[in-house]
Amino acid sequence: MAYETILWEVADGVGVLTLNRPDALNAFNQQMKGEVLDALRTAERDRAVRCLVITGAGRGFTAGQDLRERQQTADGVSASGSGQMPLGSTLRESYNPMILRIRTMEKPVIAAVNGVAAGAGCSLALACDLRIASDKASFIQAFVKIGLVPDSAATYFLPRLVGLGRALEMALTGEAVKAEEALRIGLVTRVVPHEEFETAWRGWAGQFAQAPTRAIGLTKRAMNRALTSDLEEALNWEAYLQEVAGGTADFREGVDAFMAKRTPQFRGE
Ligand code: T3D
Repeated sequence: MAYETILWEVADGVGVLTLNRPDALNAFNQQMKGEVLDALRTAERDRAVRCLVITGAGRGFTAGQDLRERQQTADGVSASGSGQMPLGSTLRESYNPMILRIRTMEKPVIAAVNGVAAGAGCSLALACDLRIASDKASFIQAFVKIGLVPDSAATYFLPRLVGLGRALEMALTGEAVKAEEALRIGLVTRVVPHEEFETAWRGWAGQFAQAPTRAIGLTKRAMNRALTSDLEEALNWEAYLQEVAGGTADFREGVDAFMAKRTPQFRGE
């Protein structure tokens, strides 16, 4: 698939998906949703990708749903007299599959948040495994400002990351949380001066591209499950997944390298 609204590159084990509609702060129009979904599927299947980074072109990460396109849909709806905007179905057909694919992809996914992340764009960053932010980044649960509820799993991840009180404050006010505050409350784990930002996320992603990918994938699976399980189930699940990890070539390499006092060469197998 030839992309027009995103950039997709793979080099040295890292796949980089750049949202690329900078004039609209990389807001998601219909075409971009389709292209992002396609690139996520590629990232998941391509064994050359051992770490995925999602970032934005220009000064924004993404401003969420393209409201210009939504306004046009609304105009069409009122002209047809049906009065009902199909928001539930756009979520089910595009945003929800994006979030699920990021969560279930058995490789690390980093949100490299270069600028403002608003609405579903903020949710997208929350669904990634790791978040690194430029000091120019900000996070906005913008939904309330246009009379909507948080979506794309913001209600799931936000309280888990920052606690119910902060999550509700963000959702009910729609106020921006700047990068340093995001770091303080655990919304991101790294903040980097903007001039050093790309070097920083590329360096971080490069580390993950050399990591034992299978073990990372299984770790994601364990944590996803543990979010909704009790202690006994989590322990059983860990034991099962550890058995799987114990059968990988990377585990053998890790132990051999440790015994030989050398750096392991993980191949992601
Ligand atoms: O509809 C469904 O399918 C349901 C799903 C909903 C999911 C959602 O994401 S709902 C939430 C949608 N997003 C928003 O409500 C955020 C809207 N944007 C903003 O509030 C502000 O743009 C920001 C706070 C993000 C940034 O403000 P600022 O002052 O830095 O930039 P700006 O001047 O507002 O925006 C720059 C340009 O980007 C501007 O275009 P122009 O005037 O230069 O031609 C602006 O219109 C455009 N832009 C920004 N956000 C969007 C957008 N265009 C379309 N859609 C946007 N979301």
